[in-house]
Amino acid sequence: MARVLQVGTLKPALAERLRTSYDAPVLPADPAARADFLAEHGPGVEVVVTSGRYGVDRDLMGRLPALAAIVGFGVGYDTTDVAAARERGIAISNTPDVLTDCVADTAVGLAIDTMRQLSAADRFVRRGAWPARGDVPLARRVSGSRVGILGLGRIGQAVAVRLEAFGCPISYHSRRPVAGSPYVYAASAVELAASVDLLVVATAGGAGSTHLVDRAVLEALGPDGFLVNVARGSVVDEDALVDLLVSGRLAGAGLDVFAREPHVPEALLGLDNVVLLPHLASGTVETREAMLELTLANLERWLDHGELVTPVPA
Ligand code: 8YV
Repeated sequence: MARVLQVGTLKPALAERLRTSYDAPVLPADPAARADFLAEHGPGVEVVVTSGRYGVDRDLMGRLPALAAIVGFGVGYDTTDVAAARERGIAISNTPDVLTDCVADTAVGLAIDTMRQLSAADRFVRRGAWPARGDVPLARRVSGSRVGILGLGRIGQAVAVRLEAFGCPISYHSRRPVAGSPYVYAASAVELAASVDLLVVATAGGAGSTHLVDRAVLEALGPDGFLVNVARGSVVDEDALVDLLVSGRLAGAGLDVFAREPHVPEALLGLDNVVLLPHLASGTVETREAMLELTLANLERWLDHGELVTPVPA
């Protein structure tokens, strides 16, 4: 009986290793096929390997009586019911650190692209508008602009370090001030947004941060303010965001994540002050390979020693 179960579509090289080294079956995507599958495989499963896109909910945990660990590919684990896992004493691992640089690089790329309107200018050239229309409208300066980071964890700090090198004064808001941080702490997300030109969302997803960036925060950022989100779509009130962007009450947004991925609000598709990415922030060959290795290291350590290399904090 298989000890390891794959939940969701994973990077092909990872799925291959799970199949060849661990004989891991894949949970059927079709709910109708799951009952029979789980009756056959469920009782033996000790470890689920999944990614941030799928996770393990309370219902699935209930069908896996021997489940002891959920090994995740990705730093975010908001799709797994953490409370249900804690109740059962099920351990969870993620892949922190190895993706920090690439996610921070993407945040900076989105900030530059959005504020300088590079993607919009590229479209302008491609459609042959340059000879006919002349110069594109002037954009906004990135260097020296006031930057607010929402969530000063590993990724938030890596974004801050990068933008400090651009001469940007950095402030941040987290649940509590980060000891030893050289950056200015804002007591709330609204206060932070009101004091910056660019707000970068880098906080963890999940129930604790849902709509942390609500209409009030976006209004505080204002018609000259820019938003970059490399965290989770759930952190931002997407309806309010679309409303303010369409009506010109927010200057622009660079988004790698959305509330209902892979669906992007239709109203954003025609806007030139918005840069839209398909959740690719960690998507480099090097980083995804490192994530794969760390995922397998967690799995192996659990199966051999009953502990994880990178357990998520309690
Ligand atoms: C991955 C991510 O694309 O690490 C995360 O939390 O969102 C991304 O790095 C994703 O987890 C893979 O499905």
